[in-house]
Amino acid sequence: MKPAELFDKDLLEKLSVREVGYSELSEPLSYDKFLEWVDKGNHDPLGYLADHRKELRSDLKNYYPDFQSALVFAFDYSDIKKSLDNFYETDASNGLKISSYVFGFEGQDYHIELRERMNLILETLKGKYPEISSSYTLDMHPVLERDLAFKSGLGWFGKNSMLINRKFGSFFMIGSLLLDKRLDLDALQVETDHCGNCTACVDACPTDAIDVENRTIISKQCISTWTIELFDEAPAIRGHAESGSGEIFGCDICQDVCPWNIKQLEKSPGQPLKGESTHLLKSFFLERPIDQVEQELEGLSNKGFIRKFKGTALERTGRKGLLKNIKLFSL
Ligand code: B12
Ligand code: SF4
Ligand code: SF4
Repeated sequence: MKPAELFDKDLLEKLSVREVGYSELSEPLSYDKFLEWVDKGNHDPLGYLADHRKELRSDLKNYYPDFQSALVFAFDYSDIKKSLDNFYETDASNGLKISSYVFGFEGQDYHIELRERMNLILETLKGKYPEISSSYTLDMHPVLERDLAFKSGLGWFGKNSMLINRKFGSFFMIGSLLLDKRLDLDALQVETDHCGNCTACVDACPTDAIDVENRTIISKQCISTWTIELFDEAPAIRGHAESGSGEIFGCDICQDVCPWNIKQLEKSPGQPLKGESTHLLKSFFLERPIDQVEQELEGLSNKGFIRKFKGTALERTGRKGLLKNIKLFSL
């Protein structure tokens, strides 16, 4: 049986799970590449990748000692990405851009929303395996998640370091259930490289943040690092900001140009942007003159900002972080 066949098709669709992978290997296949990356300082300024959590990533058992297997889920948001791109092309857009994953799950922070979806999946699994225990990993845990998804058969490492699936590209998030039992499943085949001679992502990255030889990112040059994680100004990306491309939270550029995504988005019918938080984020940041956005942010207190955007991905960056981004990136 394939991993996805464990679950009802309609349930997976409702939860936007596009594919399910499975692996029994607790050690990552590319830990050496991760170490090399940290040794070169390419994690900098993201200290959490180089402290005691660096070693934790060497084996899933360091994080979940009872590990026997993992079910790995690809939560697809490409339909929403398509609708967002359509919006950016209209006159209603003020030119600022927020990464599509922010809107992908009804505007809710995916750390919260996908956790809930994985709980629902776990309930179903417990219906079949009442004795099973589990932990989960979703972004902030000390796990090389792309590696886990790679060895579970969900895709290959693109030159932009994204995990890419041949059927649905790279606009998906990875969430995994780590289990204390092995399941009787036919694992998917580990995917081979399908980048070929393409270098579209490397050519498009405005800040030369892609180390193409190693298929990794130089974090301090990546727009995503500076606009999501940090409050300081971003010397490395000032030039890009002056070009007016408008990313104020995260960056999708190296995925937008990827032929595997273009193919997927051409097929996608799009999906209406859904959820109260989505509409709040869109109307606050993307649909009115930029000076009004700045003024309103300046007028809010930090607490007021948190109250307003609670439960969205932007809560993490906060009022000051966003003001810094808008000042730097506004057209
Ligand atoms: C730190 C981090 C960042 C940092 C650093 C990015 C980076 N590429 O490392 C910053 C803030 C820049 C970032 C940005 C983004 N991130 Co991020 N991030 C992470 C996090 C927390 C850790 C990543 C990590 O360990 N990096 C270390 C480097 C060395 O790993 P790596 O880049 O994957 O490199 C691997 C390949 O090079 C591979 N490799 C290369 N060649 C070969 C050859 C073979 C044969 C093999 C086996 C392996 C291999 O080995 C390396 C180690 O595994 C993960 C969640 C997690 N816990 O894993 C999310 C995660 C990677 N991010 C994610 C997302 C969505 C993004 C953004 C798209 C968000 C946005 N729109 O702005 C951007 C994309 C930027 C980019 N092109 O990578 C998703 C990726 C989903 C996917 N389909 O791949 C993850 C998995 C979160 C999740 N749970 O879904 N992120
Ligand atoms: S996310 Fe943006 S800045 Fe970072 S590597 Fe991709 S294109 Fe470059
Ligand atoms: S743009 Fe080209 S090189 Fe980059 S990840 Fe996609 S297929 Fe690979």
